[in-house]
Amino acid sequence: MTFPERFSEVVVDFPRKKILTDKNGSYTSDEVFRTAQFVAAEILNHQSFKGERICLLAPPGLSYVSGMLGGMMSGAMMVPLCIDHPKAELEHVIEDSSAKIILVHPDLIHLLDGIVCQKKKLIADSPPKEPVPYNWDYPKPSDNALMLYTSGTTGKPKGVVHTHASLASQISCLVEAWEWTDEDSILHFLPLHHTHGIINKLFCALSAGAHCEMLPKFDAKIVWEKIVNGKYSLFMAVPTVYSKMISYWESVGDTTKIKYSESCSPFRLMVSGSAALPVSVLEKWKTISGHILLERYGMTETGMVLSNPLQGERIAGFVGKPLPGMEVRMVNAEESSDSVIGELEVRGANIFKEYWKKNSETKKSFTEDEWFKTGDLVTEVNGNYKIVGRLSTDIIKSGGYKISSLEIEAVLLQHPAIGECCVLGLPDETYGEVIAAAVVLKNNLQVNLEEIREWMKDKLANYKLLTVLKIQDSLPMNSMGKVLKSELRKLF
Ligand code: MLC
Ligand code: AMP
Repeated sequence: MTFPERFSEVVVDFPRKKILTDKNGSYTSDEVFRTAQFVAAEILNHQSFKGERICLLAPPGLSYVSGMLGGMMSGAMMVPLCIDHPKAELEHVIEDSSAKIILVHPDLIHLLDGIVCQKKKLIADSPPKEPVPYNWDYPKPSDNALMLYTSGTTGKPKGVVHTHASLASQISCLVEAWEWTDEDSILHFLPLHHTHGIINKLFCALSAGAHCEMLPKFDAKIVWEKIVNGKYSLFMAVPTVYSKMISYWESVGDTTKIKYSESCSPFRLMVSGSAALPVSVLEKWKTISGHILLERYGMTETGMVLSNPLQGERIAGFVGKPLPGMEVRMVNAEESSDSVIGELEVRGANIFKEYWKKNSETKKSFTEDEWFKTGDLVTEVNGNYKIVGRLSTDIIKSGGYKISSLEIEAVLLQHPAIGECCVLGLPDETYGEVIAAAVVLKNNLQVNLEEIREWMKDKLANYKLLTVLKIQDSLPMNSMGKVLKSELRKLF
């Protein structure tokens, strides 16, 4: 069953239940559905957008949810934009997806100044007083549903296309594995242009008839206070969020520490994913909250693949076993000191259809027998997998965001003072990795980290800015003229 169809069932089952809260108030499932119908009917003018793309630029809350649902009901593939991205990043997604319409919240319309697109439509951010009938044809499972932009080993972010079938499978797989029900409640503070925030948190909650409270953004203090005053059963975040929650807990007085820790007891499940969870963070979080984090592994292309169990032993440092409907295998395995390491390949109903308008990249990312090549290196013990690295040195994971060093190098080379550069990820306690660059300056020109960060701000998202800069006379190269990243790493 497609996601909008599933949500329409939730509306029948729990019409008066408050399922969504944002900074303006709380909404019943009926109000959310009515707003989505309003988007499809009044804003999109009852038109069928089957086969088209609609971009969505809305803050966390009713306008985002109704934009997503209303757009999907019109038959379009939805392309969420990040409200914190600079114009250059927004423009790339809007142009690459060739969206017919951008649904935009009135407060964010200025972000689109100067961006050429076919149409901008202001989206509603309160429910209509009266129901607005919209006779929609349910999208078919094979129709495109959602396109998310993710960085890869080539240049700029590319669109990952999920059909209604793969989207529905991702949702039902998690609802089943983590036993979501209408009794659940989750606090949402993750970005809404990536799988983790969109599917694992928001869509699973909406599909289960659970309650989702959406904050404008993550802030450790606000999240702790919400936990103290709210009634949530589920918590899901990237490791950086747990690190920041731990740091904040450590900074408060003893009485507040006790209050915060006690407020964690009503939760039934706390999940970490999108990047490696350091065992030290898992242990500190256990001491603070009493919960053993459930670590799981996934990708934008594959949805969630591996998970530690809801019931049963969760193994620190491991990401568990395949989720329902997913198959995995380790290929090109090689013995390392005390384990066998290979690339993880994945097969199953969660997997994406294609990279948007990139046939050869799509083809290259699958084997002939249709396993998706993740590029992640794993080891396995008793059926439990551990992520130990990546095949490519051009991918950085920082704060749970996947970042391409090639994309950053291409931007840095546009700087008037930079002649050569190489970007890599350095280990960092809070962000997992931070972005570092070694640069060779053009004759006698000078530049420092602050100036480069400032110069990068209108070109790249804030999580792609440099944290470390090293100015070098030359970069270590091999005989083919390729920078030796392993040598360079030693300099930092
Ligand atoms: C932000 N800052 C960083 C940074 N991110 N510095 C270094 N490295 C980074 N990665 C800096 C900003 O430039 C800013 O600096 C300051 O930190 C505050 O910025 P912020 O935007 O308020 O960030 P912060 O609170 O630090 O963000 C942490 C975070 C965020 C964890 C909330 O990174 C986040 O939302 N991550 C989630 C990403 C995600 O959803 N990934 C899932 C992908 S899907 P200044 O100087 O301006 O103050 C996927 C599949 C799967 O991976 O398995 O789930
Ligand atoms: P993205 O492209 O943003 O969806 O990121 C997917 C990548 O995040 C995967 O290929 C992994 O490298 C990484 N990842 C996700 N979950 C985990 C995890 N639990 N441990 C280690 N890496 C992870």
